[in-house]
Amino acid sequence: MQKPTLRQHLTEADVDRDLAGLIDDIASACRFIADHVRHGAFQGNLGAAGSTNVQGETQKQLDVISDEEFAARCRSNPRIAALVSEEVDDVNWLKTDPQAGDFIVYYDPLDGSSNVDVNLSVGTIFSVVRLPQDIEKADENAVLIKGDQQVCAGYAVYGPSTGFVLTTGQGVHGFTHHPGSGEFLLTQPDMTVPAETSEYAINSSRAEKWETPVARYISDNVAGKSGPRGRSFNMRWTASMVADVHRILTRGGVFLYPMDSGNAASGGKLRLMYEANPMALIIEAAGGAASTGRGRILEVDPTGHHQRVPVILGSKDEVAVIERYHAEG
Ligand code: AHM
Ligand code: MG
Repeated sequence: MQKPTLRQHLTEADVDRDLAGLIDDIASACRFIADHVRHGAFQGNLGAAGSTNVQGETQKQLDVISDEEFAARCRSNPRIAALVSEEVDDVNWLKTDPQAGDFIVYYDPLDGSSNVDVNLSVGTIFSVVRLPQDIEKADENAVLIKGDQQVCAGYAVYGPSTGFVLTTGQGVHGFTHHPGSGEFLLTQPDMTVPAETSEYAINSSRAEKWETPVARYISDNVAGKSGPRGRSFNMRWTASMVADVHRILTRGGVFLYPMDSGNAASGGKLRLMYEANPMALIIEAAGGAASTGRGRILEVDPTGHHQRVPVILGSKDEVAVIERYHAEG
């Protein structure tokens, strides 16, 4: 039987029409970004753009192209009040007189872009909230809305196939781009994260900078059967959050990008509004957990639209173990 398309799925799931239209625009942006990524080598678009973004990171040409593509696909949507991109310093207000209920879309157009040159998976992450009733002014503070207010979050992963994973709060559903029809087809309905795992993901080259709880957790895992955890662990790190999260949604695991002495001054490495919050919503909707180590990511009060936070997410019981290490200090 033919698998449902993304549009059919949104209709069947009774997703609000404006939100369904917005998801459709975002999916269309991801199709175009996938195409840019695939043709990067032919179009001379691999490599650095010669610029830095607001976070002081060197931009890849494809970071810039993906950001422009995403904004171009969303710009004509009459319900989007503002776009907040990893690659753009200021909030991009599309409406001068936004109304309560209009959407704010936060996005990382090409996450893990350092992997593009070496032909590994990269992705696009997005998060959607609605402007609240009490919006006073369309300024930077108006977009500082807590993660638990997200109405939708998702990501596209550009790997061996292009995947599109989505939650509107009720379950997590995975689609695969079908090159013949150009449609995203529902291939992984109701994705869930198993509660237990023996697989973790962390950039261990930062070990000398870790805080005690993280250092203890990893060394206890590495000790294997004879150590305090009493079992062997496997480790995977792709340096593309989308790919690591996609693996966790597929077979379980836990992902850590903790605060350490190298990133503490910025609050962590990953960005709250367009990396941590959307992935936290997805992982929780799939039955997993998402924490800073000291509390739920979705309850962090945002103080800036490019704010960074520690991120620990994945299998629920394992996240609880890591929180326990943090509580013990
Ligand atoms: P980016 O948005 O600039 O690509 O940075 C985020 C990426 C994540 O995808 C990934 O988990 C992490 O940075 C990798 O960091 P590191 O290079 O320290 O391993
Ligand atoms: Mg990113």
